[in-house]
Amino acid sequence: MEKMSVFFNQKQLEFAPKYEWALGNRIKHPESTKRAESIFKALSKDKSFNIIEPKKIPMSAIRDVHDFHLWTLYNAAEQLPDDQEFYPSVFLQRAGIEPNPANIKHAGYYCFDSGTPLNNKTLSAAGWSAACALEATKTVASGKARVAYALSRPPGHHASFDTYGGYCYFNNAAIAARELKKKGRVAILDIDFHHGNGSQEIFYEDPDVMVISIHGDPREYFPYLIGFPTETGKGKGAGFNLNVILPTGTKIKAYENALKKQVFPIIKAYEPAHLIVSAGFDTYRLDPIGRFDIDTSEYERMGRLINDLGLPTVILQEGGYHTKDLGSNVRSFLQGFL
Ligand code: SP5
Ligand code: ZN
Repeated sequence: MEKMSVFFNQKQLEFAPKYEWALGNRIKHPESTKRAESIFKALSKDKSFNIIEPKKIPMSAIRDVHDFHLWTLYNAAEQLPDDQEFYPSVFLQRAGIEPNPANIKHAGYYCFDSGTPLNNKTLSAAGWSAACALEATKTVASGKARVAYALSRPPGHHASFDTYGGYCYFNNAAIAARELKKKGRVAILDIDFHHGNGSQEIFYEDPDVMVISIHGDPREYFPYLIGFPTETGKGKGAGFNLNVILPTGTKIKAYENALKKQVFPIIKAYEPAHLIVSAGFDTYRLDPIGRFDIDTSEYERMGRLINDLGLPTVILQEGGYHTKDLGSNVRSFLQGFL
């Protein structure tokens, strides 16, 4: 039996955000270390998976996708005392002077929400998360395996060229796509409950990376103001971005229909050489943040449907906040690819 490679580095667990501001309320941070621990536990006790530790933070791959200012800013956060968590006082103030990312007080130039704190472990964890994504990508790009999974945490799909937010600091899917672009067209399929605004923005004018996101209505759910079907790409990238909104309470049947009728025909017509799946499990029926109605066993079916596209596929962890069941949900999904 061939095992699926899973990439994870224990250093990702040193970053433990404490709280976020959700619509004005201070809540326990949903993106806790328990998420990765739940996934790690579920996969390590299953012989179908082989867990591999990436050895190097891929600074140049991160630089290929992001403004280096983000790195500099997270680096400045390494000077914060151990117990301090930093939230900017202003957001995306872009009309004034050039920011100095070495001054953490300027973080508001880059930050777009009140849920994504900086502390002295942010850079390391986000760096290792990106490392997982890149190693999984290289495993697939080299032909060593057709499918690989990155336990990339913190997640990535909300981070754009020079912005962070939505618990995301570096865009892991974009880092994977940049690498895979060397070998032909790439499709990113984002099945997190939330719109993958960062991935959309990074490739909005790029015809060589198609970005498809299926998500809850952004009028009601994060990231609120972006992720509509009218956003279809721009310039050379026109026609290569697809947003599919599904109603609150969506169940597997309707989800499957959207995949089969709206998404798969577009992917097939595009004929990508590689597929990246931004896999969020906040579509789970008990998720504290997402509002779809998918059950654990149904993720296997979803995985199998995507696997049946027959493409070399890199699966990246994004959201999913029911920490107890997250591991089972991820395992179920990955089993669909075995
Ligand atoms: C990667 C990812 O899934 N990011 C999601 C960011 C969502 N941030 C907004 C969360 C709003 C939380 N609402 C709290 C409800 C508590 N019951
Ligand atoms: Zn999400």
